Amino acid sequence: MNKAKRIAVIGMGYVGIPAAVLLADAGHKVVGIQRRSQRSGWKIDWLNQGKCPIGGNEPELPEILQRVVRMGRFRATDDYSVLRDVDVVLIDVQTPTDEAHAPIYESLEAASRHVGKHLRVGSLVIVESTVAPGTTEHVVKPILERQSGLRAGLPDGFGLCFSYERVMVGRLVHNIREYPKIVGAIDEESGKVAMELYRSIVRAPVCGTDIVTAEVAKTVENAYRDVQIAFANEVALLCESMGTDVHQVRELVNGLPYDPSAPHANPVRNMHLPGAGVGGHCLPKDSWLLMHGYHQYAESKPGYPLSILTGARHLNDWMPIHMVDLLQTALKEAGKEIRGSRIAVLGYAFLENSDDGRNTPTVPLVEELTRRGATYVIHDPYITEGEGYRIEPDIDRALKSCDAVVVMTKHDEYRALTPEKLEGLLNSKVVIDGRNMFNATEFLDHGFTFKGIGKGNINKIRQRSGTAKTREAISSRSGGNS
Ligand code: SAJ
Repeated sequence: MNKAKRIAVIGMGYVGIPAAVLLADAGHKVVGIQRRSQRSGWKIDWLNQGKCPIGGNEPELPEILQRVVRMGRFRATDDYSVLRDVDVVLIDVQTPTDEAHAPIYESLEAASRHVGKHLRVGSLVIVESTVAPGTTEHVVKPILERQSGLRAGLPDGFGLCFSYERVMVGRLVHNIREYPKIVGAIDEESGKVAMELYRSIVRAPVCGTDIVTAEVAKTVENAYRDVQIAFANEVALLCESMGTDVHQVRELVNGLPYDPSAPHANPVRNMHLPGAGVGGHCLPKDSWLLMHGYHQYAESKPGYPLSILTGARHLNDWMPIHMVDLLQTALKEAGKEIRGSRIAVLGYAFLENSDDGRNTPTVPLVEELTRRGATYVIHDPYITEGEGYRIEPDIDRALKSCDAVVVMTKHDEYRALTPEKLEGLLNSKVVIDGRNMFNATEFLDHGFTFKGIGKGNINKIRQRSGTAKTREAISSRSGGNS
């Protein structure tokens, strides 16, 4: 590695901590800056004791953190004045969106003001937080220039880049090392310095481009996945109406053979999984950030209204409501009203076998249940408290005397829920499967009212299984084979 740099990383979260410790482990001198807020201030002390504030299984991260703290290459602080002694600043603060899907830049602007105050000629600022395209240029740069009295651009002023993260829970270190790193730079020199820095920790290619291209690429990466999921959800709704099973359709569609000898002549299909909704820290907000940048900073607008990305967002956000529609219909079929019913909601985490509840679809689901007069109990094996929602840790207690079960997260633990087990606990035998967790036939054969996302052929399955049962009854009565 070329000369070690003095680096500050602002924001000790899922992005900042792995970036900081990997840079320190590569030989740089790194300080992590974290404001002493109610919610996150405790991380400063944990980090300085070499303890990793990120829960769950993050391979290598705790060990690297301990090592670089012990070697004195990394420390954390809430003191922004350390910025006057660094060569590079990474801004890794959170950039959520509000109810109207507009970005909340309070942390980003505050960090930019602190950085601007201590900027020197030749320093380099790299924004790693996900932003609306145009933000680095129109929000961050003006603050840095105003606070520092310098101009953006090397060598006379400060360097400026946007370089997005591609971290995923459970693979924070892996993704930084093994995924290509895209560096959007305000000028060639800024890009050169940033790419050389990243090459000290990234084993995959490090690619240069301009700032807006990098900002668009980041938000498109997640918008693409969100649209793919919305496509699967729309096909699931079609299948429900057409009386077929979306998972059989998906299997047939994705079975299109891939011909390596003609890869471009024969594009594969990769239909995603339909489900009870889309949660997490990326997909629910990145399409909105992209469209915000378009509306705010686009130099021109096409003669056609862009609607696919926002349409996908609205459909994915409607899936928890569809789950309540399915529930209401199923309860009616079982002779019950949704008003006054008690519902067991299985899963608060937005992703199976994880303790991450950010933007979980379970929240809009239970809000809709309340609107329709039902009460509920939420169970999750990994989460004990959800943003003001009580979570029942014991599955039997959660299910006891409920009128229906709604599966929101495909936690492995729920595979043990057989019809027999549920029969012994529930008041009425109603199951709504939001993650294709269960075998519908099994539940139908046990007299359950069963509905699932995209499962339009339940009645046909019921007839088939009904016929099978009748056949069995006849054959057992006559003693012979029918
Ligand atoms: N989901 C579906 N159907 C699918 C896939 C996901 O309904 O076919 C739902 C999940 O249940 C969940 C939500 O979407 O509620 C998000 O799932 P995710 O697998 O996309 O998980 P995330 O939010 O951790 O996404 C991250 C993103 N990575 C980065 O931002 C760097 C995303 O771009 C990655 O594709 C994804 O991880 C991944 O592939 O693991």
